[in-house]
Amino acid sequence: MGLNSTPSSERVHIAFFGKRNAGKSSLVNAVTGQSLSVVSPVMGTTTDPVYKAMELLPLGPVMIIDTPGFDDEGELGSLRVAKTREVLRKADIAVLVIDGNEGVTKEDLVLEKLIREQGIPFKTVYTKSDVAEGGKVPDGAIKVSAETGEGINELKEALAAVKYDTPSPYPIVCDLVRPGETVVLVIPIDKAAPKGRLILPQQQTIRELLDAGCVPVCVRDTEFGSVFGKLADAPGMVITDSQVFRSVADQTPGNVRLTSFSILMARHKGFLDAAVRGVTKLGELHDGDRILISEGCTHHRQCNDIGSVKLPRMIKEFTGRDVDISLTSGGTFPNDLSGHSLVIHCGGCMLNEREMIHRMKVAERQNVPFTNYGTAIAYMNGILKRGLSPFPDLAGTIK
Ligand SMILES: Nc1nc2c(ncn2[C@@H]2O[C@H](COP(=O)(O)OP(=O)(O)OP(=O)(O)O)[C@@H](O)[C@H]2O)c(=O)[nH]1
Ligand code: SF4
Ligand SMILES: [Mg+2]
Repeated sequence: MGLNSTPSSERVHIAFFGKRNAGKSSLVNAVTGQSLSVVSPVMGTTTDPVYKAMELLPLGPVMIIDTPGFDDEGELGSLRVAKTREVLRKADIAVLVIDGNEGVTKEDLVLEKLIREQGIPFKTVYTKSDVAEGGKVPDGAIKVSAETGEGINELKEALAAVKYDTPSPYPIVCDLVRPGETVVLVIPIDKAAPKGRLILPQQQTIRELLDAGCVPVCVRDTEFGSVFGKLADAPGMVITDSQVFRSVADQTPGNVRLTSFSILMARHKGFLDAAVRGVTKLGELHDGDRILISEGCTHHRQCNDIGSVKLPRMIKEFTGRDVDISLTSGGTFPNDLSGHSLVIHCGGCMLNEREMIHRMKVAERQNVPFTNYGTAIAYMNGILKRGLSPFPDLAGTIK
Protein backbone atom coordinates (compact mmCIF):
# COMPACT_ATOMS: atom_id res chain seq x y z
CA MET A 1 0.00 0.00 0.00
CA GLY A 2 1.35 3.40 -0.92
CA LEU A 3 1.42 6.16 1.66
CA ASN A 4 -1.30 8.09 -0.12
CA SER A 5 -3.61 5.29 -1.03
CA THR A 6 -6.75 4.07 0.67
CA PRO A 7 -6.19 0.66 2.31
CA SER A 8 -7.52 -2.02 0.00
CA SER A 9 -9.70 -3.44 2.77
CA GLU A 10 -11.58 -0.11 2.88
CA ARG A 11 -12.25 0.12 -0.86
CA VAL A 12 -15.58 -0.75 -2.49
CA HIS A 13 -14.86 -4.08 -4.22
CA ILE A 14 -16.27 -4.29 -7.76
CA ALA A 15 -15.76 -7.71 -9.33
CA PHE A 16 -16.24 -8.72 -12.98
CA PHE A 17 -17.64 -12.21 -13.53
CA GLY A 18 -18.49 -14.18 -16.63
CA LYS A 19 -17.67 -17.07 -18.91
CA ARG A 20 -14.24 -17.65 -20.38
CA ASN A 21 -13.52 -15.39 -23.33
CA ALA A 22 -16.53 -13.19 -22.58
CA GLY A 23 -14.16 -10.22 -22.61
CA LYS A 24 -13.81 -9.65 -18.86
CA SER A 25 -10.11 -8.83 -18.89
CA SER A 26 -10.43 -6.55 -21.91
CA LEU A 27 -13.29 -4.75 -20.19
CA VAL A 28 -11.42 -4.41 -16.88
CA ASN A 29 -8.47 -2.94 -18.78
CA ALA A 30 -10.77 -0.47 -20.53
CA VAL A 31 -12.49 0.55 -17.29
CA THR A 32 -9.24 1.03 -15.38
CA GLY A 33 -7.38 2.51 -18.33
CA GLN A 34 -4.54 0.09 -17.69
CA SER A 35 -3.52 -3.07 -19.47
CA LEU A 36 -3.14 -4.94 -16.27
CA SER A 37 -4.95 -8.13 -17.20
CA VAL A 38 -3.69 -10.43 -19.93
CA VAL A 39 -6.12 -10.68 -22.85
CA SER A 40 -6.14 -13.44 -25.45
CA PRO A 41 -8.47 -15.49 -27.64
CA VAL A 42 -7.46 -18.59 -25.66
CA MET A 43 -10.21 -19.69 -23.27
CA GLY A 44 -9.14 -19.55 -19.63
CA THR A 45 -6.44 -16.90 -20.04
CA THR A 46 -7.05 -15.40 -16.62
CA THR A 47 -6.08 -18.01 -14.05
CA ASP A 48 -5.99 -15.90 -10.88
CA PRO A 49 -8.05 -12.93 -9.77
CA VAL A 50 -6.35 -9.62 -10.69
CA TYR A 51 -6.84 -6.61 -8.39
CA LYS A 52 -6.62 -3.01 -9.48
CA ALA A 53 -7.19 -0.04 -7.18
CA MET A 54 -8.65 3.10 -8.74
CA GLU A 55 -10.87 6.11 -8.08
CA LEU A 56 -14.37 5.87 -9.44
CA LEU A 57 -16.17 9.10 -8.70
CA PRO A 58 -18.57 9.74 -7.03
CA LEU A 59 -18.14 6.33 -5.40
CA GLY A 60 -14.53 7.09 -4.43
CA PRO A 61 -11.74 4.57 -3.99
CA VAL A 62 -12.65 1.17 -5.43
CA MET A 63 -10.95 -2.14 -6.01
CA ILE A 64 -11.65 -3.54 -9.48
CA ILE A 65 -11.29 -7.33 -9.66
CA ASP A 66 -10.92 -9.40 -12.82
CA THR A 67 -11.71 -13.09 -12.32
CA PRO A 68 -11.09 -16.41 -14.07
CA GLY A 69 -13.99 -17.62 -16.24
CA PHE A 70 -16.78 -19.17 -14.24
CA ASP A 71 -17.33 -22.02 -16.68
CA ASP A 72 -13.79 -23.40 -16.53
CA GLU A 73 -13.56 -27.19 -16.66
CA GLY A 74 -11.35 -30.03 -15.52
CA GLU A 75 -9.34 -30.21 -12.34
CA LEU A 76 -7.40 -26.99 -12.92
CA GLY A 77 -10.56 -25.30 -14.12
CA SER A 78 -12.43 -26.12 -10.96
CA LEU A 79 -9.59 -24.65 -8.91
CA ARG A 80 -10.03 -21.44 -10.88
CA VAL A 81 -13.76 -21.49 -10.37
CA ALA A 82 -13.10 -21.89 -6.64
CA LYS A 83 -10.93 -18.75 -6.72
CA THR A 84 -13.69 -16.89 -8.51
CA ARG A 85 -16.17 -18.02 -5.87
CA GLU A 86 -13.85 -16.58 -3.22
CA VAL A 87 -14.03 -13.24 -5.01
CA LEU A 88 -17.82 -13.51 -5.04
CA ARG A 89 -17.71 -13.50 -1.24
CA LYS A 90 -15.98 -10.17 -0.98
CA ALA A 91 -17.62 -8.32 -3.87
CA ASP A 92 -19.66 -5.29 -2.83
CA ILE A 93 -20.82 -4.81 -6.42
CA ALA A 94 -20.71 -7.34 -9.29
CA VAL A 95 -20.54 -6.93 -13.05
CA LEU A 96 -21.98 -9.83 -15.02
CA VAL A 97 -20.04 -9.84 -18.27
CA ILE A 98 -21.87 -11.50 -21.18
CA ASP A 99 -20.33 -12.11 -24.57
CA GLY A 100 -22.33 -9.88 -26.90
CA ASN A 101 -21.64 -12.30 -29.73
CA GLU A 102 -23.34 -15.14 -27.91
CA GLY A 103 -25.97 -13.45 -25.82
CA VAL A 104 -27.13 -14.91 -22.50
CA THR A 105 -26.21 -18.57 -22.00
CA LYS A 106 -27.29 -20.99 -19.32
CA GLU A 107 -23.92 -20.52 -17.55
CA ASP A 108 -24.65 -16.80 -17.33
CA LEU A 109 -27.99 -17.56 -15.73
CA VAL A 110 -26.30 -19.79 -13.14
CA LEU A 111 -23.87 -17.00 -12.37
CA GLU A 112 -26.65 -14.44 -12.11
CA LYS A 113 -28.47 -16.69 -9.65
CA LEU A 114 -25.32 -17.00 -7.51
CA ILE A 115 -24.82 -13.25 -7.48
CA ARG A 116 -28.44 -12.72 -6.49
CA GLU A 117 -28.21 -15.35 -3.75
CA GLN A 118 -25.30 -13.45 -2.21
CA GLY A 119 -27.43 -10.30 -2.29
CA ILE A 120 -24.79 -8.45 -4.28
CA PRO A 121 -26.07 -5.53 -6.38
CA PHE A 122 -24.94 -6.02 -9.98
CA LYS A 123 -24.93 -4.66 -13.52
CA THR A 124 -25.12 -6.82 -16.63
CA VAL A 125 -23.04 -5.77 -19.64
CA TYR A 126 -22.77 -7.15 -23.16
CA THR A 127 -19.26 -7.06 -24.61
CA LYS A 128 -17.75 -6.78 -28.09
CA SER A 129 -20.38 -4.33 -29.35
CA ASP A 130 -18.05 -3.44 -32.24
CA VAL A 131 -18.49 -6.88 -33.76
CA ALA A 132 -21.58 -8.33 -32.06
CA GLU A 133 -24.50 -8.95 -34.36
CA GLY A 134 -27.90 -7.61 -33.40
CA GLY A 135 -30.55 -9.73 -31.78
CA LYS A 136 -28.40 -11.18 -29.00
CA VAL A 137 -28.48 -8.11 -26.80
CA PRO A 138 -31.71 -6.96 -25.13
CA ASP A 139 -32.88 -3.40 -25.77
CA GLY A 140 -31.64 -0.92 -23.22
CA ALA A 141 -28.81 -3.19 -22.02
CA ILE A 142 -25.35 -1.73 -21.45
CA LYS A 143 -23.26 -2.57 -24.51
CA VAL A 144 -19.52 -2.13 -24.33
CA SER A 145 -16.57 -2.46 -26.62
CA ALA A 146 -13.04 -2.66 -25.33
CA GLU A 147 -11.93 -1.97 -28.90
CA THR A 148 -13.78 1.30 -29.56
CA GLY A 149 -14.50 2.37 -25.99
CA GLU A 150 -18.25 2.35 -26.61
CA GLY A 151 -20.24 2.15 -23.39
CA ILE A 152 -17.24 2.24 -21.05
CA ASN A 153 -18.15 5.60 -19.56
CA GLU A 154 -21.77 4.59 -19.36
CA LEU A 155 -20.75 1.48 -17.40
CA LYS A 156 -18.53 3.49 -15.06
CA GLU A 157 -21.38 5.91 -14.37
CA ALA A 158 -23.79 3.04 -13.80
CA LEU A 159 -21.36 1.41 -11.36
CA ALA A 160 -20.71 4.62 -9.50
CA ALA A 161 -24.47 5.04 -9.02
CA VAL A 162 -25.08 1.55 -7.62
CA LYS A 163 -26.50 1.59 -4.14
CA TYR A 164 -24.67 -0.99 -2.12
CA ASP A 165 -24.79 -1.84 1.56
CA THR A 166 -21.72 -1.54 3.69
CA PRO A 167 -21.83 -4.87 5.45
CA SER A 168 -21.04 -3.26 8.80
CA PRO A 169 -22.51 0.11 9.76
CA TYR A 170 -19.80 0.92 12.30
CA PRO A 171 -16.91 3.33 11.96
CA ILE A 172 -13.77 2.61 13.95
CA VAL A 173 -14.04 5.11 16.75
CA CYS A 174 -15.55 8.46 15.74
CA ASP A 175 -18.99 7.64 17.14
CA LEU A 176 -17.50 6.88 20.56
CA VAL A 177 -15.70 10.17 21.17
CA ARG A 178 -16.52 13.85 21.43
CA PRO A 179 -14.72 16.65 19.60
CA GLY A 180 -11.92 18.12 21.67
CA GLU A 181 -11.46 14.96 23.74
CA THR A 182 -7.97 13.61 24.27
CA VAL A 183 -7.60 9.95 23.33
CA VAL A 184 -4.44 8.08 24.32
CA LEU A 185 -3.18 5.43 21.91
CA VAL A 186 -0.71 2.87 23.22
CA ILE A 187 1.54 1.62 20.44
CA PRO A 188 4.39 -0.71 21.39
CA ILE A 189 7.46 -0.24 19.24
CA ASP A 190 9.10 -3.62 19.62
CA LYS A 191 10.83 -5.85 17.15
CA ALA A 192 7.46 -6.99 15.77
CA ALA A 193 6.57 -3.40 14.80
CA PRO A 194 7.18 -2.65 11.13
CA LYS A 195 10.17 -0.42 10.45
CA GLY A 196 9.46 3.28 10.07
CA ARG A 197 5.68 3.16 10.07
CA LEU A 198 2.52 2.29 11.95
CA ILE A 199 0.27 -0.63 11.16
CA LEU A 200 -3.02 -0.12 9.37
CA PRO A 201 -5.48 -0.23 12.30
CA GLN A 202 -3.33 2.35 14.14
CA GLN A 203 -3.17 4.65 11.12
CA GLN A 204 -6.89 4.35 10.50
CA THR A 205 -7.77 5.02 14.15
CA ILE A 206 -5.57 8.10 14.33
CA ARG A 207 -7.07 9.42 11.12
CA GLU A 208 -10.62 8.98 12.40
CA LEU A 209 -9.78 10.71 15.67
CA LEU A 210 -8.35 13.65 13.75
CA ASP A 211 -11.44 13.75 11.53
CA ALA A 212 -13.59 13.78 14.67
CA GLY A 213 -11.70 16.79 16.09
CA CYS A 214 -10.14 14.77 18.91
CA VAL A 215 -6.61 15.09 20.24
CA PRO A 216 -4.90 11.75 19.73
CA VAL A 217 -1.86 11.28 21.95
CA CYS A 218 0.38 8.38 20.96
CA VAL A 219 2.74 6.71 23.40
CA ARG A 220 4.67 3.46 23.60
CA ASP A 221 3.68 1.10 26.40
CA THR A 222 7.00 1.93 28.06
CA GLU A 223 6.03 5.63 28.42
CA PHE A 224 2.35 5.05 29.07
CA GLY A 225 2.63 5.30 32.85
CA SER A 226 3.77 8.93 32.66
CA VAL A 227 0.95 10.09 30.39
CA PHE A 228 -1.71 10.83 32.99
CA GLY A 229 0.65 13.15 34.87
CA LYS A 230 1.23 15.12 31.70
CA LEU A 231 -2.41 15.60 30.68
CA ALA A 232 -4.40 18.46 32.22
CA ASP A 233 -7.70 16.55 31.84
CA ALA A 234 -8.36 12.84 31.99
CA PRO A 235 -8.48 11.39 28.47
CA GLY A 236 -11.84 10.37 27.02
CA MET A 237 -10.49 6.94 26.16
CA VAL A 238 -7.37 4.81 26.07
CA ILE A 239 -6.88 2.52 23.08
CA THR A 240 -4.13 -0.05 23.34
CA ASP A 241 -2.44 -2.75 21.36
CA SER A 242 -3.81 -6.07 22.63
CA GLN A 243 -0.41 -7.47 23.47
CA VAL A 244 0.12 -4.94 26.28
CA PHE A 245 -3.53 -4.85 27.36
CA ARG A 246 -2.86 -6.18 30.84
CA SER A 247 -0.20 -3.67 31.85
CA VAL A 248 -2.08 -0.78 30.25
CA ALA A 249 -5.25 -1.80 32.10
CA ASP A 250 -3.32 -1.89 35.38
CA GLN A 251 -2.11 1.67 34.83
CA THR A 252 -5.37 3.19 33.59
CA PRO A 253 -7.67 4.80 36.19
CA GLY A 254 -10.92 2.87 36.52
CA ASN A 255 -13.08 5.80 35.39
CA VAL A 256 -11.31 6.08 32.02
CA ARG A 257 -12.79 4.03 29.18
CA LEU A 258 -10.30 1.50 27.85
CA THR A 259 -10.34 -0.66 24.75
CA SER A 260 -8.01 -2.10 22.12
CA PHE A 261 -7.41 -1.51 18.42
CA SER A 262 -8.45 -5.07 17.91
CA ILE A 263 -11.83 -4.66 19.59
CA LEU A 264 -12.50 -1.47 17.64
CA MET A 265 -11.57 -3.16 14.37
CA ALA A 266 -13.76 -6.18 15.13
CA ARG A 267 -16.71 -3.85 15.57
CA HIS A 268 -15.80 -1.91 12.41
CA LYS A 269 -15.69 -5.15 10.43
CA GLY A 270 -19.03 -6.23 11.85
CA PHE A 271 -18.18 -9.18 14.09
CA LEU A 272 -17.56 -7.85 17.59
CA ASP A 273 -20.81 -9.28 18.95
CA ALA A 274 -19.92 -12.70 17.54
CA ALA A 275 -16.37 -12.44 18.88
CA VAL A 276 -17.60 -11.64 22.38
CA ARG A 277 -20.18 -14.45 22.26
CA GLY A 278 -17.60 -16.88 20.90
CA VAL A 279 -14.73 -16.14 23.23
CA THR A 280 -16.32 -17.67 26.31
CA LYS A 281 -15.83 -21.07 24.67
CA LEU A 282 -12.22 -20.75 25.81
CA GLY A 283 -13.45 -21.42 29.31
CA GLU A 284 -15.25 -24.63 28.31
CA LEU A 285 -12.67 -26.60 26.36
CA HIS A 286 -11.71 -30.22 26.89
CA ASP A 287 -8.65 -32.31 26.10
CA GLY A 288 -8.49 -33.07 22.39
CA ASP A 289 -10.83 -30.23 21.32
CA ARG A 290 -9.81 -28.71 18.00
CA ILE A 291 -9.20 -25.00 17.60
CA LEU A 292 -8.59 -23.31 14.28
CA ILE A 293 -6.43 -20.20 14.30
CA SER A 294 -6.90 -18.33 11.03
CA GLU A 295 -4.86 -15.46 9.63
CA GLY A 296 -6.06 -13.24 6.79
CA CYS A 297 -2.75 -12.87 5.00
CA THR A 298 0.61 -14.53 4.66
CA HIS A 299 2.82 -11.78 3.38
CA HIS A 300 2.79 -9.54 6.43
CA ARG A 301 5.23 -10.06 9.19
CA GLN A 302 3.23 -7.72 11.34
CA CYS A 303 1.34 -10.48 13.07
CA ASN A 304 4.58 -12.28 13.47
CA ASP A 305 4.34 -15.28 15.74
CA ILE A 306 1.06 -14.42 17.49
CA GLY A 307 -0.97 -17.10 15.72
CA SER A 308 1.76 -19.70 15.51
CA VAL A 309 3.40 -19.37 18.93
CA LYS A 310 2.04 -16.85 21.42
CA LEU A 311 -1.67 -17.59 21.17
CA PRO A 312 -1.30 -21.41 21.26
CA ARG A 313 0.89 -21.06 24.34
CA MET A 314 -1.59 -18.74 26.06
CA ILE A 315 -4.52 -21.04 25.24
CA LYS A 316 -2.78 -24.09 26.67
CA GLU A 317 -1.85 -22.20 29.83
CA PHE A 318 -5.27 -20.65 30.24
CA THR A 319 -7.32 -23.77 29.62
CA GLY A 320 -4.92 -26.25 31.15
CA ARG A 321 -6.16 -28.60 28.41
CA ASP A 322 -4.34 -30.53 25.77
CA VAL A 323 -6.15 -28.88 22.86
CA ASP A 324 -5.36 -29.53 19.21
CA ILE A 325 -4.56 -26.23 17.48
CA SER A 326 -4.13 -25.74 13.75
CA LEU A 327 -3.29 -22.60 11.77
CA THR A 328 -4.42 -21.45 8.32
CA SER A 329 -3.38 -18.25 6.66
CA GLY A 330 -4.09 -16.32 3.51
CA GLY A 331 -7.05 -15.82 1.24
CA THR A 332 -8.64 -19.14 1.95
CA PHE A 333 -10.83 -20.07 4.86
CA PRO A 334 -12.11 -23.62 5.23
CA ASN A 335 -15.77 -24.09 4.38
CA ASP A 336 -15.99 -27.19 6.48
CA LEU A 337 -15.31 -26.57 10.15
CA SER A 338 -16.75 -29.82 11.41
CA GLY A 339 -14.89 -31.20 14.36
CA HIS A 340 -13.77 -27.74 15.49
CA SER A 341 -14.75 -26.29 18.84
CA LEU A 342 -13.59 -22.74 18.21
CA VAL A 343 -12.18 -20.45 15.51
CA ILE A 344 -9.86 -17.64 16.55
CA HIS A 345 -9.30 -15.24 13.67
CA CYS A 346 -6.71 -12.48 13.33
CA GLY A 347 -7.88 -8.87 13.12
CA GLY A 348 -8.28 -9.27 9.36
CA CYS A 349 -6.83 -5.86 8.57
CA MET A 350 -6.15 -6.98 4.99
CA LEU A 351 -9.67 -8.38 4.52
CA ASN A 352 -12.73 -6.34 3.71
CA GLU A 353 -15.81 -6.38 5.90
CA ARG A 354 -17.73 -8.68 3.60
CA GLU A 355 -15.00 -11.30 3.72
CA MET A 356 -14.71 -11.13 7.53
CA ILE A 357 -18.47 -11.39 7.98
CA HIS A 358 -18.53 -14.29 5.54
CA ARG A 359 -15.95 -16.16 7.64
CA MET A 360 -17.85 -15.43 10.82
CA LYS A 361 -21.07 -16.72 9.24
CA VAL A 362 -19.43 -19.91 7.94
CA ALA A 363 -18.52 -20.65 11.55
CA GLU A 364 -21.87 -19.61 13.02
CA ARG A 365 -23.81 -21.71 10.52
CA GLN A 366 -21.89 -24.73 11.75
CA ASN A 367 -22.37 -23.72 15.38
CA VAL A 368 -18.65 -23.17 15.83
CA PRO A 369 -17.90 -20.16 18.07
CA PHE A 370 -15.84 -17.51 16.27
CA THR A 371 -13.66 -14.94 17.98
CA ASN A 372 -10.55 -12.92 17.25
CA TYR A 373 -7.04 -12.48 18.61
CA GLY A 374 -7.65 -9.29 20.54
CA THR A 375 -10.86 -10.48 22.15
CA ALA A 376 -9.28 -13.83 23.06
CA ILE A 377 -6.17 -12.21 24.55
CA ALA A 378 -8.25 -9.78 26.58
CA TYR A 379 -10.49 -12.59 27.80
CA MET A 380 -7.61 -14.81 28.85
CA ASN A 381 -6.07 -11.86 30.68
CA GLY A 382 -9.33 -11.30 32.54
CA ILE A 383 -9.75 -7.80 31.14
CA LEU A 384 -12.30 -8.24 28.38
CA LYS A 385 -15.09 -6.67 30.42
CA ARG A 386 -12.86 -3.67 31.02
CA GLY A 387 -11.83 -3.59 27.36
CA LEU A 388 -15.47 -3.40 26.36
CA SER A 389 -16.09 -0.35 28.56
CA PRO A 390 -16.98 1.82 25.52
CA PHE A 391 -19.73 -0.75 24.76
CA PRO A 392 -21.65 -1.19 28.04
CA ASP A 393 -24.27 -3.53 26.52
CA LEU A 394 -21.62 -5.98 25.41
CA ALA A 395 -19.54 -5.55 28.56
CA GLY A 396 -22.65 -6.58 30.50
CA THR A 397 -22.63 -10.00 28.83
CA ILE A 398 -19.20 -10.86 30.30
CA LYS A 399 -19.04 -12.27 33.79
N1 LIG B 1 -13.72 -7.12 -31.20
C1 LIG B 1 -13.63 -7.22 -29.89
N2 LIG B 1 -12.98 -8.25 -29.32
C2 LIG B 1 -12.91 -8.29 -27.98
C3 LIG B 1 -13.52 -7.32 -27.16
N3 LIG B 1 -13.31 -7.65 -25.86
C4 LIG B 1 -12.59 -8.79 -25.88
N4 LIG B 1 -12.34 -9.19 -27.15
C5 LIG B 1 -11.59 -10.38 -27.57
O1 LIG B 1 -12.15 -11.52 -26.95
C6 LIG B 1 -11.12 -12.44 -26.56
C7 LIG B 1 -11.22 -12.74 -25.09
O2 LIG B 1 -11.01 -11.55 -24.36
P1 LIG B 1 -10.53 -11.55 -22.85
O3 LIG B 1 -10.64 -10.16 -22.37
O4 LIG B 1 -9.24 -12.25 -22.68
O5 LIG B 1 -11.70 -12.45 -22.22
P2 LIG B 1 -11.83 -13.00 -20.73
O6 LIG B 1 -13.29 -13.01 -20.41
O7 LIG B 1 -10.95 -12.26 -19.82
O8 LIG B 1 -11.35 -14.50 -20.91
P3 LIG B 1 -10.71 -15.51 -19.83
O9 LIG B 1 -9.64 -14.80 -19.07
O10 LIG B 1 -10.18 -16.61 -20.67
O11 LIG B 1 -11.84 -15.97 -18.94
C8 LIG B 1 -9.81 -11.75 -26.95
O12 LIG B 1 -9.40 -12.27 -28.19
C9 LIG B 1 -10.17 -10.30 -27.05
O13 LIG B 1 -9.36 -9.60 -27.96
C10 LIG B 1 -14.20 -6.24 -27.81
O14 LIG B 1 -14.77 -5.33 -27.16
N5 LIG B 1 -14.23 -6.23 -29.15
S1 SF4 C 1 -4.77 -9.67 7.85
FE1 SF4 C 1 -4.52 -10.67 9.84
S2 SF4 C 1 -2.53 -11.75 9.75
FE2 SF4 C 1 -2.57 -10.22 8.08
S3 SF4 C 1 -1.58 -8.39 8.98
FE3 SF4 C 1 -3.83 -8.14 9.23
S4 SF4 C 1 -4.29 -8.95 11.26
FE4 SF4 C 1 -2.22 -9.72 10.68
MG1 LIG D 1 -9.46 -12.87 -18.61
